[in-house]
Amino acid sequence: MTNKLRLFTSPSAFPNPQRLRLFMHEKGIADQFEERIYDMSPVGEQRQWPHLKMNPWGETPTLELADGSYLAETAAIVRYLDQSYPGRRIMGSDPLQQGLDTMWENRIWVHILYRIVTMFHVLHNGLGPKVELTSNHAWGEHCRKEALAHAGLVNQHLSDGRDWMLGGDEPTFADITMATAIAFSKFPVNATPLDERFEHVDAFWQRWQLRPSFQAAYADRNSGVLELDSPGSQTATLITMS
Ligand SMILES: N[C@@H](CCC(=O)N[C@@H](CS)C(=O)NCC(=O)O)C(=O)O
Repeated sequence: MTNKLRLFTSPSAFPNPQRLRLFMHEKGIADQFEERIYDMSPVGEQRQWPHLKMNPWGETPTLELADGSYLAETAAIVRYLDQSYPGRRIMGSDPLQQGLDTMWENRIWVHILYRIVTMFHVLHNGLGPKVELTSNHAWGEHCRKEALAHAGLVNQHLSDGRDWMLGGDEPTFADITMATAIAFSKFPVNATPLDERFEHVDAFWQRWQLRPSFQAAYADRNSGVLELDSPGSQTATLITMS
């Protein structure tokens, strides 16, 4: 029997659960949760009634709280954990920093990561009937262009020599969302590696890979990104989300 909070989540290939996982490692609280990792595709456990009773949106991550209630939506879970657990405030240490972090995080989530997620869904043909049947090449290409245009703005912001989006010594939640966007941009179906397009985004990606939190968060070797799953490997392997 454990008294750890239960987290219903996915392997590191799935960017929303992954940004929560990266946050938990950055905050130093990752060992305080019991992760229940779903078989997302093609089984689709997240869309079956036991999970829908917890989160009618049928998505991961979903956190079960001590009183038996549930919290979903990555940014909401991160906000709750950031304020209720001790340690560095990952979403900003004062009202201005919190505002700036939310501003950048929203921009990155809406215009970069969510675009890449949509691109993935409508370009992919193998997610299976329980998860995704819509195929729309034109919409996927539109999303790719939008993600690239906004990644260019992030690159411009990083070009003044700052390490992280807010200019501090350590990453905030906006940086976490950007890191998972870069990782997912490299996933085979997306194949639009943001680090290969933009110099300062590349340096940012290299910085993340040196952080212990990042290494711990991707330790499942199940991200679908070759350089994270098989560091040093020269052989291209197509890893699917099955
Ligand atoms: N707005 C939600 C999105 C969550 C989401 O899209 N989760 C994906 C994994 S990255 C999922 O569970 N997809 C399963 C499905 O669509 O069936 C959040 O920020 O947490």
